[in-house]
Amino acid sequence: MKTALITGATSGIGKATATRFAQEGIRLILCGRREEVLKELQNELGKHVPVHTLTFDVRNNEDVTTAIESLPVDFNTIDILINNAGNAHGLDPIQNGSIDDWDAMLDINVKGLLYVSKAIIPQMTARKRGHIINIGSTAGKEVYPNGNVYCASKHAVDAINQGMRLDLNKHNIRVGAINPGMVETDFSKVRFKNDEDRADKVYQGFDCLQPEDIADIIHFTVTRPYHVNIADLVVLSTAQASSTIVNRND
Ligand code: NDP
Ligand code: 8X3
Repeated sequence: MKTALITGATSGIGKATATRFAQEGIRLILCGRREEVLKELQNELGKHVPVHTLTFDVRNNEDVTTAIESLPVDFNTIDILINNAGNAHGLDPIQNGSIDDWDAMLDINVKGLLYVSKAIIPQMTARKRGHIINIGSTAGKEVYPNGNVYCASKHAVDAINQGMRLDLNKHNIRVGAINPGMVETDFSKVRFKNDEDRADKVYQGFDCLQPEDIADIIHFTVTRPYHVNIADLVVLSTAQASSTIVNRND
């Protein structure tokens, strides 16, 4: 049985991926800050596969390292790393941007992804085997108005994904990114600081991607034969042509 560690497993894309992996018999290490949600998921998904939970904030490198070092023997060989934890914070023109929001996005989406990867890559290089999937975004492929620092953080994920693939090539490790367009999750609730009306509007008037759509693609990606690496994939809903061109029926 393969073992996957998923960051940001308490919500949205990470939670849907955890659920799909459990249904497909992949042992799970679920990570997030919300311990209660992790425990609920453990109870539910633990009916299908062994599940271990790790509670840490990806911004704290010491906590990340300690958590991963604490893994019990049944869980400490990680075959698949899903670097998914992340969010947008704010949607403001650069001149009005909040330093706290900028720090959050760069610390979580970029540095957090690096901290988790650094804690896990050595065991993969030692075994000459492993699969890393970085969750990027269309925001890592194009920049949209007011997206400035979020887009920068996802362009960084795009660069890190390419860099990892180059550097880990001689170690036989698969590295790839899945870059979704708009997916209906808590993403906009977080971005708009719990303004639910504003958040809901982002996904209204068109048939938006659901987190299960991305989980399906992630599952497809990890179940290809080992010589096949889905290196960089952009996924949009049919109604979305770019970050700003969405065919809404309102
Ligand atoms: P959600 O808000 O639903 O989920 C975000 C997840 O990240 C939560 O599980 C949260 O867990 C975790 N997380 C956030 N901050 C931290 C932190 N400091 N430390 C540890 N975990 C953290 O959003 P999505 O599912 O949509 O987002 C998942 C990924 O997908 C992100 O990287 C996002 O940028 C990307 N993405 C999303 C798109 C969308 O339209 N929804 C499109 C393209 C990419 P907890 O709160 O428990 O810590
Ligand atoms: C999330 C997609 O368009 O809100 O990464 O930036 S978008």
